[in-house]
Amino acid sequence: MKILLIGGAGFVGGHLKNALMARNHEVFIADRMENAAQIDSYRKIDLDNRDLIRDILTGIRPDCIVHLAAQSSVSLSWKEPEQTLRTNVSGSLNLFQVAAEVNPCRFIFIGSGEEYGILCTEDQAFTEESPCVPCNPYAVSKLCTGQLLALLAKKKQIPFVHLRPFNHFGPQQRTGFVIADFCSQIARAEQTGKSATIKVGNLEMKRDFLYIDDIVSAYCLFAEAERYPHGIYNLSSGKAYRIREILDYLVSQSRVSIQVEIDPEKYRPVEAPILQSSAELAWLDFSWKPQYSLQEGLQKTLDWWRIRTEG
Ligand code: A2R
Ligand code: GDD
Repeated sequence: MKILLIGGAGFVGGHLKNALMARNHEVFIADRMENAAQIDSYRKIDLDNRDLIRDILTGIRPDCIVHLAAQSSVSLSWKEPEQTLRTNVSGSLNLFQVAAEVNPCRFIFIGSGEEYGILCTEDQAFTEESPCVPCNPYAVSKLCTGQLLALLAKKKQIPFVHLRPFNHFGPQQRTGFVIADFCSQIARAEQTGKSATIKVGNLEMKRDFLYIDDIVSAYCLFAEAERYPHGIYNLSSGKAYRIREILDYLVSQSRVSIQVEIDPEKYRPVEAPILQSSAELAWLDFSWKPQYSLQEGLQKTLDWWRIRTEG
């Protein structure tokens, strides 16, 4: 199958490209990175530019589009709400409308577990039926886009699915996301061989984490599916951990002694205290469930940062 990953040069896209190619698909990446023209399967795209989107879609004519491109940081969305909405809402609308006009293939929209927002409790995990009360500009942008594209897809009879991944992490994720922030600082401290202080944000929040290989295995199944029995699927482990527990585990693995300093600059104006979800629907319809424990994923990610920092 010919699969086009929009925003495919990002963290998830790199892993997804490798996994899809290993399953014998022909994979194309469209992203806004500068050196796109030098690599065969890469195309430079900008979601603001409908002509460019049209050229790429008519040139490739994919069987399936996985739309990963986004301003993906919750933290940045507080500082740049306008740019977040422009990329995530208007940019996605540009992409979808051009696709519907010139290449109406299957369309997978990557939303976020953040769309559910503040109503989760310890004993009531989210399901796809839960009401959404998003509590940051990024979450608003993903909810709005998912709803908008689902309506347009219905009108045009385009096979469409809206996925809601909860937090995910692994090698190659850039700093600015919690586990990359923790691992990169620990690896740097180990490199100096001396005890060090690392800066962290709010440790009281609870989040439901998946290792990158589990997210990618789900996206492969959705890319290969002929139909989607439901319009929305949550992708999650089913269990939230306090960020403090994750930090404690990583610090316990450190080869040098680590002190922790809370940095108020890393706090956000509002946060959902807990985000936790069942992924039962993805299991029932697609036989997907995560394979990696949180500890395995953390160990692999810390080891990757160690090698990267040595290099
Ligand atoms: O922001 P950049 O220059 O790193 O490029 C990102 C790209 N992107 C765009 N591509 C084309 N036109 C745009 N206007 C545009 N704005 C952003 O999308 C980046 O290469 C990619 C997104 O990758 P990451 O930020 O690494 O996100 P990640 O973790 O791979 O997440 C994939 C999806 C996103 O929709 C998240 O919101 C969701 O999963 O959690
Ligand atoms: N980034 C960061 N850095 N977050 C920290 C830190 C730190 O040093 N210390 C504590 N945190 C807390 C944040 O306050 C938040 O509660 C949690 O760790 C996770 O933050 P991020 O890793 O930045 O991710 P996010 O939850 O805001 O968003 C991610 O997950 C969403 C799905 O739930 C992103 O990957 C989104 O794109 C994705 O949709």
